[in-house]
Amino acid sequence: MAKKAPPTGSAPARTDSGPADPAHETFEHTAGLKKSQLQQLAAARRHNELKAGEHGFDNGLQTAPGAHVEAASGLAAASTVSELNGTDKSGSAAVEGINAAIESLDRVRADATGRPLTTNLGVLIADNQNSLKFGTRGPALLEDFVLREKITHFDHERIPERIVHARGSGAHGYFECTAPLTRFTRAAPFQQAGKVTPVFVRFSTVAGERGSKDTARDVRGFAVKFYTDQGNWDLVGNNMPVFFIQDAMKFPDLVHAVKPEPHHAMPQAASAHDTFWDFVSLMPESTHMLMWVMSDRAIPRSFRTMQGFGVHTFRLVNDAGDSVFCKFHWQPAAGTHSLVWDEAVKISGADPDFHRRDLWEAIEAGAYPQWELQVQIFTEEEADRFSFDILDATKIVPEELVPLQTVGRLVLNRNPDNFFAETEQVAFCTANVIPGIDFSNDPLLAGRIHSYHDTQLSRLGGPNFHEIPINAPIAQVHNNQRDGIHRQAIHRGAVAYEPNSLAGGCPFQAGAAHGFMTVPARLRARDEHAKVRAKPELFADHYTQARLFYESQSQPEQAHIAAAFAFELSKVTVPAVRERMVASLRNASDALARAVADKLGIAQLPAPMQRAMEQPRKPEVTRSSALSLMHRPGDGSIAARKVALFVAPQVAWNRGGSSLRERLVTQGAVVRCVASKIGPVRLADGETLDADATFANEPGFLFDALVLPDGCDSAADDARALESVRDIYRHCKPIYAFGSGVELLARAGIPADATDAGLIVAKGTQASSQIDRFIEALGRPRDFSRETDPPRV
Ligand code: HDE
Repeated sequence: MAKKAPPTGSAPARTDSGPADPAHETFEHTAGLKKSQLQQLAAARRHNELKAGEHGFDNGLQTAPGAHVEAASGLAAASTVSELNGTDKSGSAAVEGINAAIESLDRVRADATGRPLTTNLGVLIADNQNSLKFGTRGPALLEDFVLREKITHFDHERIPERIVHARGSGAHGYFECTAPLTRFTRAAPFQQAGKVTPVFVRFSTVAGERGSKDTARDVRGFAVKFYTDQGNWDLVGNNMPVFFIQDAMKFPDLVHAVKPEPHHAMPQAASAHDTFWDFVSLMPESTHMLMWVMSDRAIPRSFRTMQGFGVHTFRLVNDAGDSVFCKFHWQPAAGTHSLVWDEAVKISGADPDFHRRDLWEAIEAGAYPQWELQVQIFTEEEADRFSFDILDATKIVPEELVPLQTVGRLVLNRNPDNFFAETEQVAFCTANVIPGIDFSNDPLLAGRIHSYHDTQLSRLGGPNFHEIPINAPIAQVHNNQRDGIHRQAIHRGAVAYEPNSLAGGCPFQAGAAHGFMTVPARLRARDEHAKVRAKPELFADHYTQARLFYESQSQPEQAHIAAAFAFELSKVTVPAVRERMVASLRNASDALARAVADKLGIAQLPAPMQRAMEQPRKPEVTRSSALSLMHRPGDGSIAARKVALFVAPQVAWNRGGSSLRERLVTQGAVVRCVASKIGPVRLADGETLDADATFANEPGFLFDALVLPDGCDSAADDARALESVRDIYRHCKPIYAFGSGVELLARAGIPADATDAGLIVAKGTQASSQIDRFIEALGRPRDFSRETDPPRV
């Protein structure tokens, strides 16, 4: 970098032409030096060395790195010789090879602590209370740029919401590799055990608008942006491993069918309406996904307690260019836990932010949500032998067929500073892959590779959304794309094209050894050289895996699936649509179809729907316990579980032994003392305790468990307390009652059932007597043995 400013008095070089013979130029001033260095740089490249290698199939597999020449100094390719004349705003010259627009978010994180208000241009605002008027009672003045700036900005505070997945919550964290995958991939996050890659994760529902409830029955998005040192990799998945459709061509139809009906914009965030069921009952390939969506997977207890899946088959590619197929799975450390429907409906009224709050609070409390990343790896030859097509996004690869292997863990340990700047503006793109990860030919994935980038162009207002801080990579970005709305990077120099010699050939292509290379997959002979709009034959097997899913569920899960189908179809106003769906279900499970028909008052089962494939291949796996929610009970921890502790005057839960509340809190549970009103409550031992929630502002269904201590029976005077007890019981959550607290159970109409493992009733008045049993029940998945349909309590 030239340190020297132009000597005063020297004549400026002309900018529109150079000397005919550079050897005769006098180089005493900086501008002259720049010119001569530029000339040397250009002269070093006599021709385009890559040209010859750009042709032919074999050359396509061995792309060479671009030639580049080192400049004599940074001055050669600089925009201006005045680059050392810095100010606080312009800073100094560019640092060689650095793109500061992509550094850590510290550079844009704003903190107003101790600072006065300013306009957007940094002018201190003297008065933020009054607009500028002609006298105190006179008209407001157009001259008031402070007011106009504030109002104009406010007018534009909203941006279009996502067309799908509008409702979401995000968090920062990291991915740590625990078992390197170098044999299969050269992707940066998997290169060494212990390697840490920063991530941003956004969870979402699909159908509802941005302000809709969290606990809708819906698929959940599970999108992970890895800021790797090879660029950004977005694994934009869901909490279910399959999808409704097989080809991107049908996505707008699916979304139009599930979104609120266009004439009256109802229902919000719900699939229980005519258009959805009309569409899916005509699309039998959706049956497998419908099983998942009608199961409790669609109403998770928390983002922390759901699995995530990449859904499509991807490819891993190693250093030698060899590739295998891969499916990605996220497994929650806390286990898989869901709500029940009655509970989800009630929660959506009392706390529409239920999942957002849960994620935020868990992270604030230091109970960082964690997942293991597992992969299923298989070869193309193995895939060819499967009874299903691995390019079909309505199919899973059963883990009994291809085992899962753990490669790392995801930890979410930081809430965003600003919801809009980060969670709203984050732009996931399926096209964002890095060397070592590649696509399969899944036709659904192909459509997604186009769609995500395209949608951000209008949602985030133009082609430079990748420069918004949350989207910018931590890897260097250097290319010749320029300008456009909201451009952040200030590119130096005259060169924005390649090949060039005037910037020494920079930036130059990285070549096969370092750059992203597409796996040169060959088509099967009969498919080759044919353009066609058709699906592979095996895509026509619409029911085998729907049956596999249903038959792999526990009995209560099957009952919930039948109830969900019946509930949703009962909201359909056209009987023919209901019957069509039942006819389709018969192909997956006659027992399920019968149960649903029964609840819908359909006396005579319709004939099974005509199938696209009469003789599907024999499946390798007909039952997979891994598909049941019960399969992953979690680590038994009670961290971040919410417990309602009923309090009333004369409660005596501290008497004798260790404090119940302390035991729970020490293990990470969140305990709220619930009473008819907030404020101090005098306990039996003379101490006072602060009730921090009420039966109205935190009804029972918001909790994971309930404690009814000795002396709380007077709470029965408030009918809402009894409703809370009933809901917690009906939703099959643990209840611990002791002393006179037991009387509340009777008042709520709850039968004393000694065989109910979740109903812990201690005879004495000591909190400590059964607390271990209670804590154990709290850390376990729900026990549905007390559930009846219809509910008796
Ligand atoms: Fe998406 N999807 N999708 N999708 N999707 C979007 O992109 C699309 C599909 C998923 O938290 C949109 O930025 C098409 C499958 C998630 O910001 C849009 C097709 C899976 C998110 C889009 C699919 C997903 C989106 C809307 C069929 C699971 C939220 C806003 C070809 C593997 C990401 C946006 C976030 C968002 C298109 C199907 C997951 C319109 C065309 C399958 C998690 O681009």
